[in-house]
Parts: sequence; C-alpha cells; structure tokens
Amino acid sequence: MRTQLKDVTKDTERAEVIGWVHEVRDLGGLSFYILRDRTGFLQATVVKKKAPETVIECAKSISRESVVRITGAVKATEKAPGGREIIPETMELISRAETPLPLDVSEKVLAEVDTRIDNRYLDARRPKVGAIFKIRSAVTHALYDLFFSEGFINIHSPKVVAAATEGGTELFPLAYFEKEAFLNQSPQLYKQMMMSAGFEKVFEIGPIFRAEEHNTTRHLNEATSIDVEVSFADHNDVMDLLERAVVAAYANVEKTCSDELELFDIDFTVPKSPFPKITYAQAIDIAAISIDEGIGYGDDLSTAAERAIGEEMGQHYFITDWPTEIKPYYAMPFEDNPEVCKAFDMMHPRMELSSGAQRIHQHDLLVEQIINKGLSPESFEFYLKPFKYGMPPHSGWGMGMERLIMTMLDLPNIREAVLFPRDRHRLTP
Ligand code: ATP
Ligand code: AMO
Repeated sequence: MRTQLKDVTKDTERAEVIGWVHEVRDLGGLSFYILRDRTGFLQATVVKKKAPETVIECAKSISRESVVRITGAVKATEKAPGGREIIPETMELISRAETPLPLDVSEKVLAEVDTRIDNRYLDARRPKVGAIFKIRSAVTHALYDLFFSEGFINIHSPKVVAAATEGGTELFPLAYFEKEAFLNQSPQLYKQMMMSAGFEKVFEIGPIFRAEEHNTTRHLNEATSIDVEVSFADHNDVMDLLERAVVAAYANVEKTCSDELELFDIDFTVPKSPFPKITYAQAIDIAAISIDEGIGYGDDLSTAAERAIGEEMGQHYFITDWPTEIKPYYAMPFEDNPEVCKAFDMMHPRMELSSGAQRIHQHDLLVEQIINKGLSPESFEFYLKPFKYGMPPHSGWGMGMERLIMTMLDLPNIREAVLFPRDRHRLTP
C-alpha cells in the first residue's frame, strides 16, 4: 500500500511510495532522487555497488518530474530532508516526463506569471503554489461552515441571464438560440428575489463574469464571488456578518494551514474585530490631502485614493454612507437624507474586498432609482415583480474570493489566486 511522503518517518521500517522526481543528483557511485507528493519530500538514495540491477537500470532512465514507484527500507539520516531516506529495492518508472521541461518546478525563483499560467499543471506542483489553493480551500470550508452554522440556505443562481445587474456595462454577450443573453455579473437580482420567497438567509459562492477591458493586477474577467442576502437585517447587521466571515476565513487558515503559511514571507494575523468604520466623506478628506490627483465628494475612489486611505487605516475597515448617486440603484437611501445611502465597502489596506448595502424593498422607490440611473424598468421586469407581492426589508454583500486570498497572502497579482485565470488576453488553459 502506498504511503504518503509525510507519513514516512525516521521510525518507518519499510515503505512503498509514489511521487514525482523533484530533483536528481548523480554523484557517480551514489545518486539521490528527491521524490515529491502533495504532502512533502523524501530522498531515495541509490548506492550503485549495492542496489539491485533493476533499480540501477530504472534510475538511469529517470528524468525530473517523472512519476516513480519505489519500495524499500527506510533509514534515519541527518543528511536527507526530513531526516530519513528510502533505499530502493524496487523502482518503477510509472510515467515519464519529457525533457526539457516547459517550466522548472524545483527553481526557487518563480518565472513570469504568464509562463507559469501557460504551464499551470507544472507550476501548481510547486509547494508554494499548491499552498495557495489549499489555503483557498480552507477559506471556502470556513465560509460554508459559518454560513451553515448561522442558518443560511445555499443557493445557485443562473449564470446565463437576460439583464445586467451592476449597471449595464462590463457584460459578456452570448448567443442563446434566437435571443441575446449575457454571462451574469453578480447573483444580485436572484439573491434578492429569494428574500421575497421567504428564504431569509441565503449564500452563494460562485462565478461572476465582468468584461473589464483593462488588464490590471486586481481584476479578472471571471472571478469567484462570495454572496449573501439576509432579510430583516440592515446594513449594520450584514457588516457584522462580513466581519465574522473574514475573521472565520483567516482563523481557519491559521488553524489548518500552518505548514502552507510557512512558505509565505508574511506576517499572518487574524484581523481584529470590530473593523473601524469611516464615512465616504471622511475617506475623501483623507484621500484629498494624500494624493496629487484632485479628488472631491462624489468621485469614485481611485486606486491611488484606496491606497492612501488604506495606509492611514492600516487594517481591514469599512467605508459607509456613500453618495446615492455613485452606488447601484438597489442601495437604500437614508430616509432623512436620500442623497446618501446605506451602502458600504469593506476594504483591505491594499484594495476593496467587498461591497454591500441595505437594499430598497419598496417597489416604487426601486423603479424610480432604476430610472434615475438611466436604466429601463422594462428590462428588470422579472426582478421588479417580487417587490409588488411582499418583499421584506433586506441587506447583503458580495466579496471577491480572489481578492480575499490575494490580500491574505500578499500576492502581487490576482491571477495567482486562480487556477486558470481569465483575463483580457487569456482564454486558455
Ligand atoms: P466595484 O466593482 O465595486 O466598483 P472594484 O474594486 O472593481 O469594485 P472599481 O470602482 O471598479 O472597484 O475601481 C476602483 C478603481 O480601480 C477605479 O477608480 C480605477 O482607478 C481602478 N479600476 C477599476 N477597474 C479598472 C479597470 N478595469 N482597469 C483599470 N483600472 C481600473
Ligand atoms: P461589486 O461589483 O463591488 O458588488 O463586487 C463585489 C466584489 O467582487 C469582487 N470583484 C472582482 N474581483 C476580481 N475581478 C473583478 N473583475 C471583480 N469584480 C468584482 C471585488 C468586489 O468588491 N452585487 C454587488 C454586491 C452586493 O451588493 O451584494 C456587487 O457585485 O472584491
């Protein structure tokens, strides 16, 4: 029976192992093969004078990144990684890797992101790259646990849709028999409709598609959104939930991924709650004194502005009380000051991680806001109808999974947080 490499210890007597050949060192009479699997490394040591002929024959033909099976005795030795080595009695080449390799897996310095993603199957063999996705998986696990423990219902909204949700731009059109359709930008309209259905608390972790024209290090054309919607909750309630979600994600990574975290040169700490809150007006004031480009009330926060405010705040924080004019039509205006709405962004010092709001639940006010934004209520008919038949007050948010991972691990490029990123120029692999 195959033993995973981490389970081969100094006390193991014999083992059968299968792994990729990470490194080959041939010193003439002595050769070393560093095997790798998802759990770690193990050195196989072949002494030419002592090894069986079949082992020597096989060892000769082995190239790096081939898959081999080895059986043999295990010995403790300080000279090998993990303080033990296997002495092959049988060695079998299971799958040969051609040479040269398109990407050097053992190299410590990573190649350009593009080369790496072109060869993702090799790139992801690197422990540090594999670790990103183990950590992402731990984040997903923590979020599902949190949502289920708080009584949320998991939903799956359609990805092929007839209307925009976030304002009409940035849509991928698609031929849908004789109709025009689009890839969905957000589960927004559907999660809201489920509030009318009485589901009360829903979540979805799934793909969103945005036809961002530009190539940036923090935008993808296909991203993963963590979406929630909660009835009888206001914007403050869902900000608290968002904070719990971020803290739960970090805490599970800290608890279950200590080996993976060691591969990153970061100071990993679970963010402290409560996250501080500043109003949009305060955020603009901070940006105005810190950045050269002019910025004033009513402007979107530019990348430079986000950075300047982030530097001042120094940790995760919320920006609240946004001008109604620059937030989507579904954000609820304050009753006593409708120029400002109950929307918020949740920020990491490097960038925005999430947007959310208390939503408008009154049909006529929603229609008015859709018209104010220059959109046509007709194209939102399926969405608007539920607002006529008993829509409870509700709030929610969406958070980008890749941005959460990117900021957690201080990755320079969002593409590193996706196995197979889709960007302006990339449709394969
Ligand atoms: P949201 O979708 O909530 O707006 P976001 O983080 O994508 O989230 P944006 O408001 O789109 O935020 O962008 C913030 C800033 O980032 C913009 O003001 C702009 O400076 C920059 N930016 C956004 N999208 C792009 C893009 N596609 N290309 C280049 N820069 C961009
Ligand atoms: P918004 O458009 O702000 O809000 O998106 C929410 C979060 O999703 C992530 N995100 C992206 N990540 C990578 N690449 C992209 N192109 C991209 N676009 C968005 C960001 C962003 O903060 N319906 C609302 C949410 C709500 O109110 O519930 C929405 O989609 O991290």
